Amino acid sequence: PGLDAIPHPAGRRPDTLDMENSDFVRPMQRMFQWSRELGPIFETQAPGFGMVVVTGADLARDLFDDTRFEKYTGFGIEAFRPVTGDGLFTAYNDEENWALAHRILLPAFSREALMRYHPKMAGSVGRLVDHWTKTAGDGPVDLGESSVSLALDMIGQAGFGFDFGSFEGGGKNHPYVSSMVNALAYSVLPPQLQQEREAEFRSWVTTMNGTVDDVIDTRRRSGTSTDTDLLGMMMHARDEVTGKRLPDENMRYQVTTFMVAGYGTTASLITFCLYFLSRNPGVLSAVRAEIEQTVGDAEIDFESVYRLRALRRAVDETLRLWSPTPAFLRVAKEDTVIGGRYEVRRGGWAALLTSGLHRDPAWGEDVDAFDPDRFLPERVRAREPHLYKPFGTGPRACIGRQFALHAATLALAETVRSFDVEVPQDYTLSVAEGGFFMPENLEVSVRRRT
Ligand code: MNH
Repeated sequence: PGLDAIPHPAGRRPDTLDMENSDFVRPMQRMFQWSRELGPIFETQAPGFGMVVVTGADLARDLFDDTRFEKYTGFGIEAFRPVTGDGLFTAYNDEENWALAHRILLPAFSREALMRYHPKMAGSVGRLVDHWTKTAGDGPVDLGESSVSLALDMIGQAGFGFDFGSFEGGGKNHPYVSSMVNALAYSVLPPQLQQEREAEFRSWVTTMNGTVDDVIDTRRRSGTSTDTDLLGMMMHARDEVTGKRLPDENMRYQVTTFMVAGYGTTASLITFCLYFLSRNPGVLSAVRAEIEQTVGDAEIDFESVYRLRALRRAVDETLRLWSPTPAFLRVAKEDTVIGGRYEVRRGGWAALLTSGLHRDPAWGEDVDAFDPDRFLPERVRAREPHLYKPFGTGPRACIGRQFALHAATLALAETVRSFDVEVPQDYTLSVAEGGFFMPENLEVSVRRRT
């Protein structure tokens, strides 16, 4: 009784498609624009992108209620199953291997595990510093490309003891990485195009599986039982509940899952944060002053990363404005009503647009402004937690959260301490969408600081 109908983009009759108004290159940014016109919930019927979109905080609170909603594994996630199978990200909620892998892998993302990954992450950052120091005189640097090289090196080394040769000739050229990028792009194509390119898709998956099998075999043959990286922990850990280990096939799925989920997101965060720091000199000086005070010229060790509070607030604010993952999906487990106004049937699903939620009026005025002070502890405490979800929600939230935050904070601390990274005055932010948001054509000048 008294339930509202969900709005559609302006000018469209309910029986037609949002063809003219859709943006198939930047669909998520178009949806964000629509949310500003249409309010906190709307429905769009574009080919390949028919969905209910939610951005409002009050509606989100209901979607995050785990008794009534859970992660939806249809849509893009279903399309990626051939690549990552029942790995953590693409597993169905009730699939046995999800619970098994979740229990086995949680310790691999614990604080103790991160302490062991730290020196490898620091090694990757060192390679970026060397690379920039050597090439700084050669002209502008493509910041997105540098961040991708760095993030790939970090996940490759700290994850699997594997070297993608990121800084030699561009890590993107490694056959594993190009196959992964192609497979990601394929998974969001409309079904008809997917059919046409299925053979190619299979060849990319074969390439990826071949690399992963090599990495695992090499580790097995080496006979080392080192648990200093993700792979080591994954191979040797045993589930405390069932006594089981991860099946071989599942282990391969997990390696690719961590690659896909881990490198682009972390690279996106680093790139956006350096962009914002360059555009906000006041914040940058405060961040540098804190680095100077807490570590000075010394090595940035594991503990000192946690003392860099100003930098961490800049990271959190970056994730508010441009959360690398544009959206996550929620499905109703029962017939229900959200926001007290909209009916959702069991099986009905919606995309939660993170950038929309993160700019809800409940954040206050100037929601589009970069203001890390929003993350001062007293202000975080005064805010409802469901307003900020860059890593998703519930049992299927990001398992790599601390890994990503540690890697990004360390990388940012070292780069702003060692370099002036300057975004040209005339650069206007333009954001690409390929599974994750990424600033494009961002050529910066990089100068070594003395
Ligand atoms: Mn991550 C799930 C965002 C870095 C591995 N990640 C998620 C989800 C979001 C997310 C949102 C939930 C998706 C959903 O509900 O469908 N992840 C991020 C962001 C960053 C990130 C914004 C970086 C910044 N993620 C990483 C890193 C790794 C990783 C780094 C691994 C090394 N993430 C995962 C895995 C899942 C996930 C695995 C799936 C967890 C599960 O369902 O059990």
